[in-house]
Amino acid sequence: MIDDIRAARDAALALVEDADSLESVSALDTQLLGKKGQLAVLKTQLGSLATVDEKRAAGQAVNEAVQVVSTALEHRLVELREAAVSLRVQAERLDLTEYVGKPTRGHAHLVTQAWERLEDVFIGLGFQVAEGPEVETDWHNFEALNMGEGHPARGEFDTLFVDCAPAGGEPGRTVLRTHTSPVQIRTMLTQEPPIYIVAPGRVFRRDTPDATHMPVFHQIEGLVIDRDITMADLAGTIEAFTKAFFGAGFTSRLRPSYFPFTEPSAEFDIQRPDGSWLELGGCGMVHPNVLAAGGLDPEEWSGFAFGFGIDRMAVMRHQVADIRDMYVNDIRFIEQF
Ligand code: FA5
Repeated sequence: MIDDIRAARDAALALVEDADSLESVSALDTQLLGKKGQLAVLKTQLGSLATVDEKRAAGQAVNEAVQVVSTALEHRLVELREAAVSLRVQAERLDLTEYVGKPTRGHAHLVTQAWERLEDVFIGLGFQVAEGPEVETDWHNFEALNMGEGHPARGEFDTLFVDCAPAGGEPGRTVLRTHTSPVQIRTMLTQEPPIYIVAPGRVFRRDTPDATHMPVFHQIEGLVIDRDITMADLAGTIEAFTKAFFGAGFTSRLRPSYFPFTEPSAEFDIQRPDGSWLELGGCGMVHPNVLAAGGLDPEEWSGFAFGFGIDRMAVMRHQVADIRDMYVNDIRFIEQF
């Protein structure tokens, strides 16, 4: 009997050893340790043994054999699971040394390129770079810019509201900034004039994406505060910028317009060498109410401000037909620039 038990155990262990899939291990579990398994059958024959000692020894041997087979099954299961995982890892491995094509260099995104060039050009004209928070108070984004509660111009900015308050902001009156103009206020409040700054940054509006609009886009703001600043200084700065950024063949013009935070206000356009005009952004002389909100005496200080869309400039410069193309991260598009 003991020999039969050992033989059954060894046969079972050999089968476990040979099992090569999780399914076969689970089938073996039933086959070897189930009621119809050989060890179970041998167990039922214990009663036929002659002596108590024989029964005890054989019973012990059967139990041990069951234990050994069951442990072997468990080990095999673990082994196979680990093998499956390492096979998958192997299959999903990226061998970066295998790349045989010519390696290509990455480059900054079109908007980043435009942003950095704009900073360079304005630094060259004597400006400093300033920044402000993207989550703004209603006061900085609207009120201090001469757009108090109920001002009709607020309707032009489809504003996204935020459910929390940054330092100094009231809950429920906190917005994702709709333009970079609040940086004008923050700069006036923290910096003594004369001020010559540009503030590039990300802005947000509830605009539906189309060929010329994104809900998240970029603007660059300019602010100059000094004594005796006039509209001529504004026009001269815009012209110097146009030539420095676009090239000597370009020129600019101002067209009367309206912004609550500047008076008088203008749109500025650039003329391309082919004679066509392109609208670039808004500008004007800083409104006395805005100077006052920035803590400056309008009798003593005057200034101009301008703001335009960086994304729109990038698409113009590279003749991209649809502004959305810049944000789908299609490598075939990005690689062209
Ligand atoms: C403003 O935001 C003013 N703060 C600009 C300004 C600053 C005027 C200082 C006077 C003095 P406006 O809403 O027109 O103005 O936006 C300025 C520029 O942002 C537009 O000319 C355009 O180039 C860009 N722009 C506006 N909306 C979008 C949009 N949804 N997607 C991409 N670019 C946009």
